[in-house]
Amino acid sequence: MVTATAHTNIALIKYWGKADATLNLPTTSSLSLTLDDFYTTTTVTRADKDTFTLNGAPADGTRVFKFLETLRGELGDFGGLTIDSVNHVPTSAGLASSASAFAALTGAVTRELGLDLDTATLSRLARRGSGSASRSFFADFALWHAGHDDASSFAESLALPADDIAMLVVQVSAAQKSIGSTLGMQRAQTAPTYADWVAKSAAQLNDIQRALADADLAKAGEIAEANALAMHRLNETAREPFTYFTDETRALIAFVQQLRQQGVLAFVTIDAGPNVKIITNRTTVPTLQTALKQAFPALPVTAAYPGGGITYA
Ligand code: 2P0
Repeated sequence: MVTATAHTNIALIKYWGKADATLNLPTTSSLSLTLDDFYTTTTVTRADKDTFTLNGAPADGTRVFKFLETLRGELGDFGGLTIDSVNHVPTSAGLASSASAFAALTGAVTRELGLDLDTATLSRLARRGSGSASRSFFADFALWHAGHDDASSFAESLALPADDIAMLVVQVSAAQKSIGSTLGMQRAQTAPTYADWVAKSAAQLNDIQRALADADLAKAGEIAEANALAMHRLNETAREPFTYFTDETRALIAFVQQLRQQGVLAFVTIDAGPNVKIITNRTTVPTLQTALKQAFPALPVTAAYPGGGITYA
């Protein structure tokens, strides 16, 4: 029996489109920050057949079982497995967890099989379960190289200073059911400016690494915000347009931009849902918490900091 714990990650330069949907090869390289408070713990035990529980109760294992088949294809048949997964996410955070889930699952299964794989190999395998999972093996910052085939598409740790960055997760309630990431990116790729977004992303990836290396969070935040907002404009201009934003999402974006004009270090990034993540530094966290409480008293806010890499028990 092996238990693995992997943290979730939030992309500062987004993965939003596939070059190969079967292998989960992305159209862009992406860069993420691993978060401390949000993680998945998964225990794998040998069994007669595959079963899956989530937070202690039987759950829909369709995606998990499909991924186990992928792993059998890569590693050889290994019989049935009992998968017990627990998501540790502050109840108020409302974050998706496929990144931490598929990273923890990949780590636990391969260890249970007696394999001691390097993180690049683990990352390549987890990518097949969920693209963003490729980035959830590493502490602090990770870079997922888009690559051009299965062997070349994996993430690695980036040695960049992470002691000052912080992220506030503001939970916005979604009025309607969200469009899943896989479908969302498929649609986004039909936007007339999709190729421009891809080209720009490569430049932003270089620039943000330089900014982070210089511990210039104002510059890094500016680049991350531009990358994320452009990703959401793709959704709105797709052949079948859609948006993850609610009125509150838009109000929060405007609020953060206004605070910035007053000299507060704050930038937004937003994923496949209405929640707003605010990129800032540690000393600005209390200021932002107070301002958010005043302007958006009903919205739960969680402060998150850089998290660690995968661990086993
Ligand atoms: C990211 N997201 O880079 C982007 C930004 C959401 C918005 O990766 O289809 O669940 O399983 O590979 O990894 C969420 O997409 O999608 C995601 P699949 P995944 O974090």
